[in-house]
Amino acid sequence: MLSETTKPQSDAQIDEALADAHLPSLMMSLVHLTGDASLLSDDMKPAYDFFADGRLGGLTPDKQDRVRGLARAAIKAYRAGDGKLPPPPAPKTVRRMMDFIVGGEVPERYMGMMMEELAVDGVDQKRPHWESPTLKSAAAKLKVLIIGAGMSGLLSAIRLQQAGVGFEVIEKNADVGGTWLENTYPGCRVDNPSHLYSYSFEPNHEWPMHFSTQPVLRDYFKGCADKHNLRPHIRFNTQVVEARFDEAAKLWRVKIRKSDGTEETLVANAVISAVGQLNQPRLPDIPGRDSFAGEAFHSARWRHDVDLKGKRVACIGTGASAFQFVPAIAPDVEKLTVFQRTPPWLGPTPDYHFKVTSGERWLLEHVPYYEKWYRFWLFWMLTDGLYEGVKADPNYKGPDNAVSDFNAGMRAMLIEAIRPQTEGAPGLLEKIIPNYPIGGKRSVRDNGVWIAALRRPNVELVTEPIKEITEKGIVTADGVLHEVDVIIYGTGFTASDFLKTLKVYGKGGTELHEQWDGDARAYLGMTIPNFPNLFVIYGPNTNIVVNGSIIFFSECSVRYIVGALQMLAETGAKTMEAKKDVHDAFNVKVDEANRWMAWGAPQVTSWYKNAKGRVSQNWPFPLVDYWTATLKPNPDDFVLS
Ligand code: N01
Repeated sequence: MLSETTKPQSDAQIDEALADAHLPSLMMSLVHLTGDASLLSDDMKPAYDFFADGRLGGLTPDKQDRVRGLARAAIKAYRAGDGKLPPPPAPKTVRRMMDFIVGGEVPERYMGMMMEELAVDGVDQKRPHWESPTLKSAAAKLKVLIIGAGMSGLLSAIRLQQAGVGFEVIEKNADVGGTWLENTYPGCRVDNPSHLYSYSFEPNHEWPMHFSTQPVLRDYFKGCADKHNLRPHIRFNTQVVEARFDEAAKLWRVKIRKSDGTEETLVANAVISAVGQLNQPRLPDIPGRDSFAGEAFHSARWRHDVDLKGKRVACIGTGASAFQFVPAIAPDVEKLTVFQRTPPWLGPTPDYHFKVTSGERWLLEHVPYYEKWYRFWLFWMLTDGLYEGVKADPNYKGPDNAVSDFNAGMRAMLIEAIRPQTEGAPGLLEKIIPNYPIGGKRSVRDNGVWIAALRRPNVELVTEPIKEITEKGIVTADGVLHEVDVIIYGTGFTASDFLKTLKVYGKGGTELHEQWDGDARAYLGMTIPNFPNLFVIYGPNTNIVVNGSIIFFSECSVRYIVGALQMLAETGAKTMEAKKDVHDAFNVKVDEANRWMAWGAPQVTSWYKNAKGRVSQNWPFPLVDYWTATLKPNPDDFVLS
């Protein structure tokens, strides 16, 4: 039966929705609606151009009309037929549909990951099923402590709840949401498309924008916490200060501190750290920083009580955060001086601030399988498409602002795409084009607002290095004092100090940070020798620069962690500890691969490299390799006891 909300609309309303359709996804829906795959012909196959509107799939206007016409008829017939669909396409046809929608060929080794992501049968394959009596009874005895109620912590809680495993979440803030709760700076929004940046099992057809703003994302995560009834399992306003492994009891003893200062020790079989990488603000070591007489704050601790209207404001840094708040505050301030040490690469994204039209929402909600294929398409386009372009070629002989001929070609193309925005502003292009290779740092989404902000008469872009901060403002190396009333630090986070806010003692009393000695490493980013039953999400070498969404990474990690607990339950072992040789061999491979990525190139400096110069943040392999490696833990990789 069609539901109330799918009541037939007028032809005109359907036409209006189809005008906004993502045509490649619509063609996939057509196959589901009609059972006819003859549309998947070579002459109708989408072709994508990096700079063109992907919604049209490169189809000529008459082909676009054809698709819309077929869809109009099929949708009407479907609705007239009371919502009945023909039998689902055979697996072979689904395979063809995948190749068709991506306008190429999905390689065989991606098939498992992509089939799971598409979930055409509606099955959430990452959901744990602890149904045997052995597992049920083991689950009832287990207790897992999760640190953090952000995206990864909530996800861990949902999966453990589905497995029937006991858990408790400790959260320092007063609410859930993590980074999406804490970052409230003006203009804050996600840089991955929202229809992809969401849990695979919690799609949202109601995203108001293609790239959601912070309050919308915060509310999405709050909604997920409520829907899964997680709040009773979360202790808010509580900080984990220490986790200590009790070798005799094979348990973790975790000291927590509540907001009133009282402490308590909790006991758990396993600890999951979901504290994130990007939430401890990094204030730069600029001489005289504390002498500034005006207000100063970090972007992630935005001072909404400081009125910027009519003030002279300095922004230090031009990373992803500044890129968002500079255009948002520029119209309000008297003068904005932006201090740039290194410019970011700008990736053309015309729809970055676009609303999702009511037509698009209608299609997502009502046209069978449209939403699934749209997400699939977004996923594929962000998967490993750019990966080869940021791989270094050892035989490359060109300038060190690129790492391969292909990378140099991308550079030239991108400069030409940016150039028109700087016409009539002498010297601006030279200032904002990075001298490091594309992929050296995460690029930012460009829809023109950044350069437009820099070109405002009340905005100045300063590229002269900062020498010091004084009572009155910022002095650059050329001796100029830039007098300001407020300094905003868009200077990023202490990302390579993993688990910085707590002490973790493993076997023999080894402290985690002492073992790491400033160079955090883990096996698959999650497990560490000497620290049995400690699991880290978004741990060392699991950040991504050009491929995928971090939610996807967390979903893979959490499946692996729940699989690890299942392995303990099935073997009867109480603990599992990564074998040192397995951990070390994995890290050798990671380091070797990172060396040959743009972000690992010797001429690139960034927060991806720790103080020892090692890339401790990034996953250097294709996305599919993480998916494959985390399907299930291999008992041979661990000491079980
Ligand atoms: O921080 P950053 P961010 N003097 O480290 C500069 C995520 N994120 O908060 O490159 C002068 O990127 C520094 O210069 P340099 C995302 O993963 C996502 O912007 O070191 N400048 C750089 O320009 C992102 O990658 C979104 O030379 C100094 C800036 O400060 C990560 O968070 C939005 C300096 C720091 O940039 C971090 O982004 C926001 C000094 N002494 C953030 N020290 C989304 O859209 C540092 N800088 C999802």
